[in-house]
Amino acid sequence: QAHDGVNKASNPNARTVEVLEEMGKYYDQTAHTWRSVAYRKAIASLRKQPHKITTQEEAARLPFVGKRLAAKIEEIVWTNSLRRLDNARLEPSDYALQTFLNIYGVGFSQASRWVSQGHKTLTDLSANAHLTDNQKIGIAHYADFLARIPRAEVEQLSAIVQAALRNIDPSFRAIIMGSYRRGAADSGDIDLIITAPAAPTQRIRATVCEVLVPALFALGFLKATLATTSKDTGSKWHGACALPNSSIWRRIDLLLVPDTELGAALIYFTGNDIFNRSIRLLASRKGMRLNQRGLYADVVRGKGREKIAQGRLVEGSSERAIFEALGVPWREPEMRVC
Ligand code: DCP
Ligand code: MG
Ligand code: MN
Repeated sequence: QAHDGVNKASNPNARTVEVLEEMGKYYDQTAHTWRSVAYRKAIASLRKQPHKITTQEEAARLPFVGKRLAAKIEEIVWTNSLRRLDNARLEPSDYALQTFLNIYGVGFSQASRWVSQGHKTLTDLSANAHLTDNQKIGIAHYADFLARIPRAEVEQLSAIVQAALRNIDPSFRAIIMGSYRRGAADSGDIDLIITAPAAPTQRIRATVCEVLVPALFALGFLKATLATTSKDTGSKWHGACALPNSSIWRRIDLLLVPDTELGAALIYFTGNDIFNRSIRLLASRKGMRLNQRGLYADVVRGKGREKIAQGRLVEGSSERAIFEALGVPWREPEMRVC
């Protein structure tokens, strides 16, 4: 920015340029790339003007200066600053909200409650807010849980679960799902379906919750339990794990699936979430209903399309057969990115 010093005294629009540059820097930092580019072009254009630009109309005639930027230029000239810039400086609450939303298990209502209570940083929260055990874990492993997991590490972590499962009952399988199955180079967490031929959900749950999970804790692989669905109806186990000798905790999600539901669960847990929404919408347009357990027909819906009766199971066990029953051409997991 050497040109600043050179131009400052002589350029009639120096002060305006200076304020706009600060604004552009703010957009740079907040990753509003498109806006920061627009600012840079407008600044270059303004810098070339031999006279001081003082009104919105004059500014709007310059190349690369749109209506809104023109209004800002006029405001800077008359007030020597920009309200939006002061707002930008005053917006740490946005950063706080963003920070809090990135804590595992924290949703919008909790995050905004903390912001309105005046909390600004994670350190703040740890010291002054009343936190649940999960929130404490989420904060302690904030960076860990935000980091992407390389594909090779997803495989290493899954292999540990698969080996433990083989020891317990060789008929059990752990299938790597989520973004990994879609072919992603890295993943946000490890998603595994745990299934076994001809085993009812109850038996799979008993094996996972009473044998596999304790064994993996004993091994030091599992680090924390974060969420499980209620004892008898549940089919999910969420927690954290780590490679031996690694201090980085990774999020791991287990979905317990009887083979009668495996096809529907494969579709659900492969995603992505947008793909799931669109294929479910398509099912409902055809008078059917797709969820993580199966594809159902003769679903009775009320006026608001709300479901009144569950309907008859069309297909649950085969992923391909569900596509066929829906009349949708087969899509490889890698292509299920919307
Ligand atoms: N899923 C869904 N709707 C949600 C959450 C999840 O349909 N609200 C399904 C689709 C996801 C799959 O479960 O692909 C796994 O969920 P994840 O949150 O683990 O997402 P991904 O594995 O797709 O991505 P990431 O790499 O971020 O974990
Ligand atoms: Mg995932
Ligand atoms: Mn997941």
